[in-house]
Amino acid sequence: PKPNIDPTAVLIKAYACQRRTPLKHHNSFLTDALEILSQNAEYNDNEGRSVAFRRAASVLKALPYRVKNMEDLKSLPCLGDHSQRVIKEILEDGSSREVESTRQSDKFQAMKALTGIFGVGVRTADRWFREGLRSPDDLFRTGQQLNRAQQAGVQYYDDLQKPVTKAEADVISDIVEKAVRAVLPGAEIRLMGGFRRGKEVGHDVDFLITHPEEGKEEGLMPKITNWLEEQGLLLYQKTTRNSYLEKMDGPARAPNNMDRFERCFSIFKLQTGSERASVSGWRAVRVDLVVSPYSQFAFATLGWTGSKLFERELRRWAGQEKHMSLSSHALFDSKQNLYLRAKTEEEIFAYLGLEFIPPSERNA
Ligand code: TTP
Ligand code: MN
Ligand code: MN
Ligand code: MN
Repeated sequence: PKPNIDPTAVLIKAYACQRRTPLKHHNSFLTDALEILSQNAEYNDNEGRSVAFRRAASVLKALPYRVKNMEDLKSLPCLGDHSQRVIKEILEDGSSREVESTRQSDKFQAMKALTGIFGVGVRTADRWFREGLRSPDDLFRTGQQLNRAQQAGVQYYDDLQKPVTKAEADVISDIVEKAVRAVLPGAEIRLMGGFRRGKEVGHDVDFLITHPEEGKEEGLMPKITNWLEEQGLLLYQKTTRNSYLEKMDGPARAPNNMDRFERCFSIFKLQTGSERASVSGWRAVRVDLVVSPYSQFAFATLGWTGSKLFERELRRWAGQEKHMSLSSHALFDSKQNLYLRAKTEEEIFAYLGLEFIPPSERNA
């Protein structure tokens, strides 16, 4: 039998980057509800509210026990009045009316379906919603103008809705490794994002690529995509060149999730099915490829591991508590007016005065 945990004796720190957040936790019945409200706030362009709900959910993910009553929450940070009301209702009635009506609402469902299309953000989805559109079928029916990414998003919608399994991610890893080795021997490739955090499924597969000899990685992406293209492995790709300049992008720039690495948002054509049964087919899978110079690799690794909330909290911690500015490229110390160099994630946590949190515990 599990030893009883005294909830009042559990100390939970205020920033997600100060806590360990495992993938599997004890409070999904509460965090799923709070994340619906967070998502809905995002759909309504209310970022502050969205982050508040996400932070509340994240605190509950870090708890080593299942919340049974409001007393259990007494000493926890980040739980605003609204989140507490929702939690109380779920504990007492089994569900929250606000959450359930949000979940059922026309707007929520349409925004979920429309932003679920690759290449469609909240702004575009909202415009379409106001024009009366509700689903990918409606776009097709009404002949909406779509850019190249959105066309691919609609074309491969069903496949891209299906979660990518770890087994599929491993197959794609092998392909990417083969491609990179063919065009740049000695390059290093790392699986990033949710799969690095130990997830069993994801919405895409993320890779970070570098080369120990700085400079060798320049212009690498077009070579990789050409190789993949020749093998017939790409259904869609859009490559963006590296645009990072330390002097301009460093401390002066507002903390932002978007980085400036050479990158490729792509859709792979992944062979599936067994050859023996000769029902060999294929499915579309979203793949993100990012190329980092070796000197930025540790920062890029930290930035592309996630979770998104964990990243956001790291940057907030750096700015508010340490007067430092963290990005996926660098860490700038405003007090000393200098860049702090790092070869490993461990060194970055140490600069930030944080205990090292391994990727599997960054599921904030
Ligand atoms: P995602 O692939 O969006 O998310 P994920 O891998 O955590 O989850 P999923 O299983 O749904 O794919 O992003 C991966 C990480 O990359 C995330 O921590 C944020 C980071 N990232 C950047 O740093 N810059 C970017 O421009 C984007 C799109 C993501
Ligand atoms: Mn546990
Ligand atoms: Mn991902
Ligand atoms: Mn991604």
